[in-house]
Amino acid sequence: MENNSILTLNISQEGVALVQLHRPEARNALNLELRQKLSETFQQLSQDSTVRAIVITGGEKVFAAGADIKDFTTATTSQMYLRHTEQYWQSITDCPKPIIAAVNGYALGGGCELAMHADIIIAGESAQFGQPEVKLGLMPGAGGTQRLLRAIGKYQTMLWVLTGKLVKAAEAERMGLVSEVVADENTIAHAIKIAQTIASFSPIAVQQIKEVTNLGQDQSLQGALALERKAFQILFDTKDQKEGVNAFFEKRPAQYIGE
Ligand code: DAK
Repeated sequence: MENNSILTLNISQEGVALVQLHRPEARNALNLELRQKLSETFQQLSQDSTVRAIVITGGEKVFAAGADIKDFTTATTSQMYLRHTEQYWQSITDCPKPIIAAVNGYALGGGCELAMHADIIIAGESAQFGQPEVKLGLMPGAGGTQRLLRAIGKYQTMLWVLTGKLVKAAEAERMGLVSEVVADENTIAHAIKIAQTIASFSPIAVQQIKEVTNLGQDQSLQGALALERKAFQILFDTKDQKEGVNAFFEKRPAQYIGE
């Protein structure tokens, strides 16, 4: 376990990592330090073979109100370029383990983009999503136009990004951005439960499923189906696949070892 003031990390015995943002005074706004810590944490979790699933949350009240707007007051183009903050997001994108966002309260701008870096989004009833950058004379810069487009389609995306409207959890679920809506007090616990279920499966199968599903989104259907078929075949070379099938016939829980 490693803790510091603006981000905490707890790893359970079952291999579930809980990453929590903690800047309540700024609604968990993602300043440079927080983004750096998030990036380092995801690099660490990617490499830690005991970690099988990750939950990211902002806690009970707010997920994240976006990038820290204070960082934008005097920044010039070259300063923004030289910050190369895309590298911090990339370590989350590159994480091979399933990521579940547990969202209560606001997930706005970079906060909504952070949630969209996850593979599953669990929202509390109070959650509100939005890309309000246009109100600041800006636009989404960490995938807001593109990930939203792929999740909810062009006509909803345009409405969100051109008006900056906030969308409640239930509506976001209907559009396909949110996987499940639960009572606020259950959001984190429910996300952890899903992570525990995933962590109980073969990590090789789980990571292949994540990789193929994400890669397939941007391929032709034929290419993506071939990718899926090859990954499916590769799993037959794992001890976990034999264990899973044998356990089924022996009517016992499978013991996956990640080999
Ligand atoms: N940044 C900095 N401080 C923030 C903040 C933010 N995003 N959001 C809230 N705060 C601060 C407020 O200034 C206030 O501070 P004090 O006045 O107490 O000192 C405190 O948090 C509480 O905020 P409120 O008083 O406003 O609290 P409310 O509950 O009434 O409202 C709110 C909460 C989240 C609805 C509201 O604060 C709000 O609208 N916040 C701004 C939301 C927003 O516009 N977000 C988009 C930011 S732009 C990039 C990649 C990504 C991005 C940029 C670059 N690159 C790859 C280069 C992303 C950009 C963005 O996200």
